[in-house]
Amino acid sequence: MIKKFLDLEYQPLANKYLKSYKKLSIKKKELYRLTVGFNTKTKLVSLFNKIPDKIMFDSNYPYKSSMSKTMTDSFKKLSIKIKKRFNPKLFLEIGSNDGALIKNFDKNKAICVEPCSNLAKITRGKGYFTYNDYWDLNLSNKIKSKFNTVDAIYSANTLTHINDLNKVFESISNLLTQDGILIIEDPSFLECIKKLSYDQFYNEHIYIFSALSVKKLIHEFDLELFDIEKLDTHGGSLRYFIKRINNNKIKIKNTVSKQISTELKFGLANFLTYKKFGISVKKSKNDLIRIFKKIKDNNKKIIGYGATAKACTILNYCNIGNETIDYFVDTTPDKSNRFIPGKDIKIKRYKKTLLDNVDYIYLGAWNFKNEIFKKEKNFIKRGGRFITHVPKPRII
Ligand code: JHZ
Repeated sequence: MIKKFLDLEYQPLANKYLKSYKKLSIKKKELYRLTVGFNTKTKLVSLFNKIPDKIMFDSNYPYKSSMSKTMTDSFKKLSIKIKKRFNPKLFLEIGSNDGALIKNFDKNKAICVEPCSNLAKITRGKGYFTYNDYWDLNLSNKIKSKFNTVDAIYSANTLTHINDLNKVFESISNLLTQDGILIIEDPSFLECIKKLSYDQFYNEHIYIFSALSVKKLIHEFDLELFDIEKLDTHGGSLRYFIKRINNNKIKIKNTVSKQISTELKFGLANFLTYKKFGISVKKSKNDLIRIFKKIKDNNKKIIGYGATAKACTILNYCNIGNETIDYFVDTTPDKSNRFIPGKDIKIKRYKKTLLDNVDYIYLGAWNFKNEIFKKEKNFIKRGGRFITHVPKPRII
């Protein structure tokens, strides 16, 4: 049974940045109700309203993983680890985006899967064999008929974006060698609760995983966890290492039972924990609105930094527009000169001078706080301050 614990009201689709501002309508289905539930049996957190993949991931998908050094560094480190620990003969990445990870692998030993044609074009251009398609059984069979089987499959921030998770794992199991490994990484729901980062919920994040839910989910496909790594990326993620249950060559590390017991101790198996999270979100919203109001009452200038999918949730839920935030800065070319979805706030292509005469910066990309603080030393030095809602609304 799926029990609702969070209602983030009406939201636009994240990552749909319009060239000019327009008020979106519920009737025309430009806005949809963002409600989140907890499945008491499977322990899986999911959205009630699931938007079809083809609407979310099209030929104009603007997000590029390479826009942050934190991510490219993390991918580089991982690629070294995969080669050293598993030395795969053939490596497949589901959701290869602009090739931020795959570029660290040999072109003859790696395959990309990417449904957004604008991104698939990038990895093809770099010489990687790229399937411009959605991950499903058809595609898995297509790859199988060309390459036979694959001994390492990796996917970051992608599987949680696909509606039918059973099909996802069935298609993976279909292609993986008997002693193959699957590595997936996604934001951790435990971290999401701890940081009260309710902006992890937007249409693309159909599911937010916990080790508890992943363990149950993969068991049906005769897969099991053998290692879990904690990562700082995307506000706190977990990297799950998965193998076939009957593969006894790989030992199960105690990181798995440790993570599961931490989650159980924190109450991730109980609906009450989720309900409390939902209540805290409302308080966080009111506190953030109060901070913005106080600053604007003093006639100070606020801009946003990092026009993230996450910021879309916050700004729409807290109803913050250009009366409060003058503009956003972002390094992503396909976001510049466009508007935050559902809001009248323009996004400008990042340049240092856009921070001149600014008093406060709202951290849309709070998950890259360290990288941004390092970059904006001068802003901090001259007394500029940042606003964040994580783990609670405050000025830093
Ligand atoms: P970032 C996207 O979410 C969507 P978002 C998706 N659903 C997902 O799961 C995650 O990514 C992985 C900019 N930036 O990574 C670049 C600067 O301008 O938090 C990006 O637009 N300057 C697939 O959108 C944004 O911030 C900088 O110095 O929430 C960061 O987006 C840095 C570091 C970033 O993901």
